[in-house]
Amino acid sequence: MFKIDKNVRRLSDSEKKQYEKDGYITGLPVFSRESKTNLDNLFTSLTSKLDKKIDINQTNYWHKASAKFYNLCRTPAILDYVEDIIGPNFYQWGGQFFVKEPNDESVVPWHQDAQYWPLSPSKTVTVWLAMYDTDEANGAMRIVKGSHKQGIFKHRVNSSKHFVLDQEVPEDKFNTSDIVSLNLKAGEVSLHDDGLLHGSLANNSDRRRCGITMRFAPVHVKADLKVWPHFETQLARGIDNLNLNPIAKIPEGEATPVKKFQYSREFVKDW
Ligand SMILES: O=C(O)CCC(=O)C(=O)O
Repeated sequence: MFKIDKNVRRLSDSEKKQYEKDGYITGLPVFSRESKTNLDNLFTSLTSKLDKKIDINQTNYWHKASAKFYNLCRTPAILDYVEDIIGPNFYQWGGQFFVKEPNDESVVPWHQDAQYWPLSPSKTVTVWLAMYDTDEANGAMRIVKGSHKQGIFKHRVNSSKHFVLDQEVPEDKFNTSDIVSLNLKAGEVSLHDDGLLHGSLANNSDRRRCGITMRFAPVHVKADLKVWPHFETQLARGIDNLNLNPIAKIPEGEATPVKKFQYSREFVKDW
């Protein structure tokens, strides 16, 4: 069982203001130190079923595939933090792993999520849950403070084999003194705005680095299904009386993604 950290709380007014101004909050407690082993076990049990030919960083919809993953995303402390930022009525639309194994050279280039996502308005909050202790040495996520206030940056294509995404914003296009490394203990989370520039460097350590990202948006956010036909929502809190998007079924057991984007009906319980 995952034990909740005793320091879990609601966000203060000054933290909400800081999120609005800087585009992120970090170091929020969720799971206690004793849950470290449970997080590791969860990672191992879910990812061991993945076909070896599939890159885990290219599978985006684990919350539709796995009941264990889905339930983790419904942890009340996580939803409380999200509610404090985007209000009482919101859904989850994405859930994935960002993994760097020891001495993994993969790099997430600087990017803004909103420029990849056909969602309007841009209001998604990403929760990044540290499955392991994460710092500069093992490739913690880095963000550019306040960059969500600077509009959409021009992204250029870069097909470097180490890049997890193929578009990047070069470092000479923003103020590098605003870079902050989001170092987290296993079981802590950060939250970031979908307009915030972020990325991560290689893992130069002998420790695994993995974050689970959970994407939550208020119910008035609508997806362009012509661009993302597989987009589906699972109400996470409150009510959705707008019904702007298709609804995903809740996973009843464990299935494993086989590609980047899949419909919930494609996931059939297999263990
Ligand atoms: O974990 C990382 O390094 C990047 C995560 C990311 O790009 C995201 O949450 O959108």
